[in-house]
Amino acid sequence: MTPRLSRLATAHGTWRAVTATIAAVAAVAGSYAYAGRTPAFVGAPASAFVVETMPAVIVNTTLELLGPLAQPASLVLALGLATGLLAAAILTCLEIEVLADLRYLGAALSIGIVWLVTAALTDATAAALAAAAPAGVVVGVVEYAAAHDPLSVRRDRNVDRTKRATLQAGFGVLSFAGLAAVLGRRRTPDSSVPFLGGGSQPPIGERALLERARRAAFGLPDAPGLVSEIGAFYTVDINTIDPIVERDGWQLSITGDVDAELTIGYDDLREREAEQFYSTLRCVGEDLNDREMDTAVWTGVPVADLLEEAGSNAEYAVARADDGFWNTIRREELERSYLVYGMNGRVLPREHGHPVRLLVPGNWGEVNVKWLTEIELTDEDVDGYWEERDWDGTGEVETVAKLWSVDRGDDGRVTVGGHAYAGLAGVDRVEVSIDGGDSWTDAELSPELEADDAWRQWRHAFEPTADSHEVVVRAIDGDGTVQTDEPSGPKPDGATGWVSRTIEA
Ligand SMILES: Nc1nc2c(c(=O)[nH]1)N[C@H]1C(S)=C(S)[C@@H](COP(=O)(O)O)O[C@H]1N2
Ligand SMILES: [Mo]
Repeated sequence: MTPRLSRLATAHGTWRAVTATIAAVAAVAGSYAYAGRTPAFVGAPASAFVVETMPAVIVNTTLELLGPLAQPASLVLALGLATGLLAAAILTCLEIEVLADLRYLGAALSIGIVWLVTAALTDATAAALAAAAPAGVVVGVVEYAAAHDPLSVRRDRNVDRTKRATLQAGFGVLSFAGLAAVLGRRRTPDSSVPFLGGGSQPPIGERALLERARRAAFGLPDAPGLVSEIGAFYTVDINTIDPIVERDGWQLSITGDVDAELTIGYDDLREREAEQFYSTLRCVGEDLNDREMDTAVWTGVPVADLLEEAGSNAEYAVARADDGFWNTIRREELERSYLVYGMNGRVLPREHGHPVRLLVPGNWGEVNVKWLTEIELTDEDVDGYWEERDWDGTGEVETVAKLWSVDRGDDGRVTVGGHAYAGLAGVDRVEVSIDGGDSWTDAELSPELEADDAWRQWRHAFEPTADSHEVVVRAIDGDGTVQTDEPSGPKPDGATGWVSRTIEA
């Protein structure tokens, strides 16, 4: 009887599946090591697929159940999907090897198929080699070790060589994945961004606004100033991996019901008259006292200027983005919007929509479309990405006063504080109660920033008269309207009610 050439042929099918899975993990790790969190990483299209195909109920339930863990969970699911797909492809190669009974055929085929699948998914042919090579190495090593069994001095027939080789490869791939995690992070584009106009500080206009906000701010422990640091500014994205849109290739088209369609590039935009302004963003999906609310100094061109050039009487505008996100706003909202390319005096960072995002003062966060590519004028009120998923977060924000900061002084006094935001109406007053809402006092307010819609800070110091105090806070907007005390969760149109916290003396 002639001995079989391929040891994989003698291995049990389960072990071939294990080998294929380990090789697939190596492929995903290799891809991440090379590409990092960029669209060339095989996890990126998988993540986009998960986001696009996940039914609304599942997305919403996951968000409710997992909150901030929903994003990592969806990434894990995406990586599992990519690994599973590649494992199935590699297993097919191993089965073909068994049928052909030709040693190393599986390794060779695996390299080809992993490259093909990865390149097809990511559109990045060179980067796909970083996935294909480790997969081929794993399969090749398992085949070699199974055939030669170099680590065993015993020639024990009961020891399944493939099994041992597979386990060894598994441990090898684990360490490789660890290394890849480090390498991939280094490959991930740096989110520290240069100042607008180069140099070592913000341009003069932005600098003045940043300086004014710094002077006006209370130093509240555990809370941002009046302008949030870029690294601390919240982000909300439909994808776990943000798109990379280069300035050079970027274009914005103004289309639909217009007299003349208009296309504008990044340099054209930068040459136009720009404005610097404070504006607060708040996500409709956040809980009442959460922190998905921040303020920056933005730099951008008023949309009204371009709209006039395009000419349109349409009632609505659909803003579309490079990541597949879209949103509809009313025309009057578009007319007060900006095409923003700067944040806190720096080039708009990738996670906040580089190179250009829409900024709509006064409305919920979701209408501030990042990685903006198109504004289509239309008379139809088209459902946006989140509206298709049963949210209603395109209108004006709800008024809110947050209780983010609790500071106990040496003298026994307690200072509570936070931020209040009321959109276009502005914050006129903030009232605090330390007895669960029975009696109210005016809180101290930070000076109003000159802006269409910017938050203000409030603070209130009190002498505790009991072991604990139920502190309640509410804002009164510029029209004299008191923040509603009607409690509601975020879905569908924003959390309402008064923030209340038990504070121990
Ligand atoms: N293209 C695109 N724009 C987007 C989103 C997105 O997922 N894709 N998320 C929206 C949501 S829900 C919010 S709250 C804000 C958040 O902006 P930020 O990430 O800069 O804080 O961006 C909005 N713009
Ligand atoms: Mo949002």
